[in-house]
Amino acid sequence: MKFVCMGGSARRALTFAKLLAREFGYDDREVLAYGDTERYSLYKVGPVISVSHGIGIPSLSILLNEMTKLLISAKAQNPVYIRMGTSGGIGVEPGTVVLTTESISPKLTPVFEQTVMGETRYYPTLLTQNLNDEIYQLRNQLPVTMGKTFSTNSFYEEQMRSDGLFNPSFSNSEKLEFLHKLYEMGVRNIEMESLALSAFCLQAEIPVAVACVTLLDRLKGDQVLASKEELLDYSNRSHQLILSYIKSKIENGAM
Ligand code: R2B
Ligand code: URA
Repeated sequence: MKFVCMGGSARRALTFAKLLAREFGYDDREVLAYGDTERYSLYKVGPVISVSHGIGIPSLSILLNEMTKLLISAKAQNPVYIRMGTSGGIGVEPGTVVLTTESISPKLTPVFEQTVMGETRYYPTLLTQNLNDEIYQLRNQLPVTMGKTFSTNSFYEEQMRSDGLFNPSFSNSEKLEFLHKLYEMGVRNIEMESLALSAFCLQAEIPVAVACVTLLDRLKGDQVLASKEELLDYSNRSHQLILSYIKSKIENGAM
């Protein structure tokens, strides 16, 4: 088994690779990126690939195609994909790790739409429930919850932020009403990649989980107000959770 662990930022890909190296007893100063880092940063530590995917679905989908072709050429058996990212929470404490059960589109459907040659195709966006269950069991003291994830194509407009450049096209009460509607639908966080990731992995028959930590509660505001130290602590939480999962699989002989 190979674990492909991904997140938006190149720095976080390196941080996770170094964490793995220390855990596996290697010198973390020897963790170096493979190839060019202009677009993505990729590290391999034992059976784990730690790679950045950039922001949003277009960037992620290039990585998914190329990474998966690479793994097939390398004859990697039964890979598992895990995204460890950041997100805005809905009705959960900042710092909570949300394991996505299903990704919800900007149109409020559990569907990823892709338009090819002028025709739109539709793909389901379920995550792998037994993988979520396995990860959830390893949460220990970490604040972890399962829920749906609202997955958007922009950080400002589609995430109903009032602090972008343009005046919002909605009132504050309309925004709150919509956020409450999402909460009632079972949505617990908002990010920008799980819609395409889940659809891709379902098509490719690859088990997949998304474990995103929430940086703020959108029911309380739009701006991330956590300090640098808090943000570091939050992002370490998804790393710790996924590290526990990888260790448990390795200890049980799954490689
Ligand atoms: C979460 O954070 C990024 C936007 O700031 C985006 O990649 C995401 O899904
Ligand atoms: N990432 C997002 O996409 N939204 C947030 O609110 C925070 C991180």
